[in-house]
Amino acid sequence: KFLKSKTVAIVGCPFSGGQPLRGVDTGPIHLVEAGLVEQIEELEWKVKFDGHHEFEDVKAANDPPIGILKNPRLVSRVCKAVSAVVGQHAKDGHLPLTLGGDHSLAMGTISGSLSMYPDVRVIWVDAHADINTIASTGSGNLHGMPVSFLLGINKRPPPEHPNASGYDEAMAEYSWVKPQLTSDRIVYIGLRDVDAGEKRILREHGIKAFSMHEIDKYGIGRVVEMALDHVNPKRDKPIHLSFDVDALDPTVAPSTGTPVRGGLTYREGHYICEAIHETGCLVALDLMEVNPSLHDAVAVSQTVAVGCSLIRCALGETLL
Ligand code: Z70
Ligand code: MN
Ligand code: MN
Ligand code: MN
Repeated sequence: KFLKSKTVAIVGCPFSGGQPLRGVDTGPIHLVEAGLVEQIEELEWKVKFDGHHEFEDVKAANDPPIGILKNPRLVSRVCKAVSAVVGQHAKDGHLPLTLGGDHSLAMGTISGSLSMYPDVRVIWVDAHADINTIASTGSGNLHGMPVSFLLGINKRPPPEHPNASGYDEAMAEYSWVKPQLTSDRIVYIGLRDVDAGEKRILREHGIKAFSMHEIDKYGIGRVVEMALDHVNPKRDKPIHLSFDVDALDPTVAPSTGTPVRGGLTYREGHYICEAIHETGCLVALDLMEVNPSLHDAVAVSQTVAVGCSLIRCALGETLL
């Protein structure tokens, strides 16, 4: 519906600055070494892959915290670069596939999609809501915050607030993120580890979210249908799917920074990707938070294989 040609442009992002654990920066390399490019070509897509981004020019030498935010300049500058790359691929009429790396990168990927498709709809599949604001974050890890910047909901905390310091400097650093996404154009699937402050934000802004509770209650088929009906009722708007591998149960995808019990089954994860493919509206895809350094070789190859498999399903692989 929206792409000029059936071409996937892989954006490899070996980046871990949005969270404290090393290793998530090797996720994209593992996915490609597992044969992802060839697997996508088998599905009759052309694949453009010019190697992983190194972000050499943006590796800020001195990046002290701004208020509570950790690695704030590095995360901002890497995401800005990713936004430009993803935006250019989208404008070329290609489907950008971003391999993370931590989920702070979605500030870049979704900004890039918005630059080509101002009315893009976001389907965010995750155990976490990643919607903390400067005022609400407890950790200061930016991978827990990208959605708040995309929505433009970072209000100034009152002066007595513990996170008040650095607000102006942080907002200046992130001023390149145009708050173009609206709260009715994002929907969550798979949530189960949401901070109290994030629950308040979701409620205040009326953001639709299908947690694991709704998946248990209605089944994944109806949940995906309801999610699509919410953001894309006529199935005529472009969709950006941002898939955090920790949405899957840790028994399915163990190699990730913050595994949370009670997640999506193997089939539920794949069903989401298949159903979004079937809309014909997918214009961009992220596969984030694969961290091969945290586990034994079996767990790593299992997680990497599931990641490749989710991507293939989103790009049209079928069971029959
Ligand atoms: C918590 C925070 C988190 C993973 C996002 C957790 C955030 N809400 N964890 N993705 N894996 O620090 O903001
Ligand atoms: Mn391109
Ligand atoms: Mn996430
Ligand atoms: Mn997560």
